[in-house]
Amino acid sequence: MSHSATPPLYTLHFWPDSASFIVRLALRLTHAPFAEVQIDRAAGALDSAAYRAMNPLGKIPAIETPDGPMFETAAILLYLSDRHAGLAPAPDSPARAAFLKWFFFTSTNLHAPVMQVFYPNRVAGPAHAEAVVAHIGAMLQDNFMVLDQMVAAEAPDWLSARPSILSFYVAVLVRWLSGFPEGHPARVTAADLPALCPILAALETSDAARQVAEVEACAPTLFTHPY
Ligand SMILES: N[C@@H](CCC(=O)N[C@@H](CS)C(=O)NCC(=O)O)C(=O)O
Repeated sequence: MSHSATPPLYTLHFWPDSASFIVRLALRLTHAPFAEVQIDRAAGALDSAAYRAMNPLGKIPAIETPDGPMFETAAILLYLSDRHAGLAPAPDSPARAAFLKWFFFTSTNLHAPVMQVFYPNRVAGPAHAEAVVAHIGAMLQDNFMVLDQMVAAEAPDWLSARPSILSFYVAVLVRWLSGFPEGHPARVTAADLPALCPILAALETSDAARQVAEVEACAPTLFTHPY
């Protein structure tokens, strides 16, 4: 699927409601022509030589760029923001330092543990899955509060109602954790995050979020009441 008559600058290999969702949102902020290819997981595409050449771990997402294939969501987001103005503070901006530390906070202290609560068996085996979810879930809830308190105190432009790679990154992680039932140790919803809640509500009304909600056939309340 291509989004422009001009040749695509990027080709995203995606799977619905996975980490490619975050890249899909960022791609729409670039206004660059791009194509999207749904990964044929049933046919084992993640293990194919062609896919592993793009993402050696066989994870989602992968993206083809003019500079070669890329994997790792955070790397892709930063790459896009370096090439297209307005997605994050520019390298010479005084806001870049603060942005970078919270961007990497999100990648390592939110995104990585989110994957661990979704795949707890991989962390310590099936016998310890419940303990992994309990411990990592508690840590995730604490880390989201740390982020929320920073937003309350500093009101940064790069994590605000104005779409950016970081605001969408955080929003999608909250989306996923909202899908856990009430009382689940890793559940985090917009309503739990007083400073981020109005930001997430505004973000889901952005053009980029509306477009992705449509192509992914999701409820428009992508981040506040996702499932
Ligand atoms: N650190 C990687 C994580 C990628 C990742 O775990 N993606 C998930 C989807 S959200 C995946 O590929 N799951 C399939 C699997 O692990 O088998 C990134 O940020 O891109």
